[in-house]
Amino acid sequence: MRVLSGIQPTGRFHWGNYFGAIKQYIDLQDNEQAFYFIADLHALTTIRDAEQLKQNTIDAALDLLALGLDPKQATLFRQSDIPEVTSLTWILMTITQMSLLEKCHAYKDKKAKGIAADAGLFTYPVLMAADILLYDSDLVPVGQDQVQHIEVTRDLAQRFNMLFGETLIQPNSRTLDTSAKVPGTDGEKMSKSYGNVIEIFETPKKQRKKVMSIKTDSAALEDPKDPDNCAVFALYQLFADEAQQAALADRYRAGGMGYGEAKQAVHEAALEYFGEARERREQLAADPDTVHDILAEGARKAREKGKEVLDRVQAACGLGTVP
Ligand code: AQP
Repeated sequence: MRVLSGIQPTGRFHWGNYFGAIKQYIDLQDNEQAFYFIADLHALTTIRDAEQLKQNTIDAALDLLALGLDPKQATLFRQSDIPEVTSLTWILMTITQMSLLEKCHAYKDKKAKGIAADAGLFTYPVLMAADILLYDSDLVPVGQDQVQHIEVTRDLAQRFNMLFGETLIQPNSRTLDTSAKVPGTDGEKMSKSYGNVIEIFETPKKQRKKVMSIKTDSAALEDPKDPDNCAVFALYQLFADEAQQAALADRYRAGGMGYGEAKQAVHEAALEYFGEARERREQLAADPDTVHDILAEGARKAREKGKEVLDRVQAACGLGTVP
């Protein structure tokens, strides 16, 4: 089975990216054929500074490798190293109904928040469909926010197959029940563009400041509190084992514990959880050639598969020189 997923280098990765997506990448790499890419073409819809995009891409690779992505098990590549993906995007665009894209909530949500929408943001699900279909992917591990885009991908594959004959594989999404939608410091979905993120490799001091700023209700210290309706507790659950979670939940319900104490527990648990990855990242960052080599080798492998599928698509719809 082929597993594929992409992540945008629009800033440093945060807890939502890790628990929603990256953790799944790592869990799946040992037993499946895994393709993971850094989505720099998608990031171009928000970053218009060449140096920054290049740096973010390398940072993204370093973060993924430090967090446990193993280039011997998984193919890690940069999206823009595979030009076949933009050819497939155009082909899919010609069979995409506007109404399908108008329904996509990632676009609608950003527009509602006043984030400028251009054609790149609007047609992002088509590029994402091409990202997935180009490698005959079966399974796409993502956070909840991307599930709708996988449905769009399935629709487009089905429509292409209906129009041109059985050519493309329809993928399935995979989300984790416990972390499909990780909350940010304001309680909304943690998202780079909403300014509510806690980065994985933030300095401990900055991390503590952000954790301490997580929005809570105004219950007094002595009041019982509801762990099931609290962003602080939701975050603690990501880092703690079941016994630790139950112990903190009991303290919430008993009253007499302030949110500050729960926040401190989140901060400490996160530092411990990512401690080894932090050290690995420092070692990797000292050896930039290795990261470049990993991305080059990943692109070689991904492109081989991508060319094969694009040839098949072109042949099905009468493009190119492929018989
Ligand atoms: N809060 C989240 N909870 C669970 N999963 C999440 N993901 C993102 N935020 C959460 C998952 O991370 C993967 C990579 O995301 P992305 O970089 O492609 O873009 P994104 O979803 O757009 O991430 P952001 O931070 O929300 O970026 P902006 O603000 O730029 O849009 C995806 O699988 C995503 O589901």
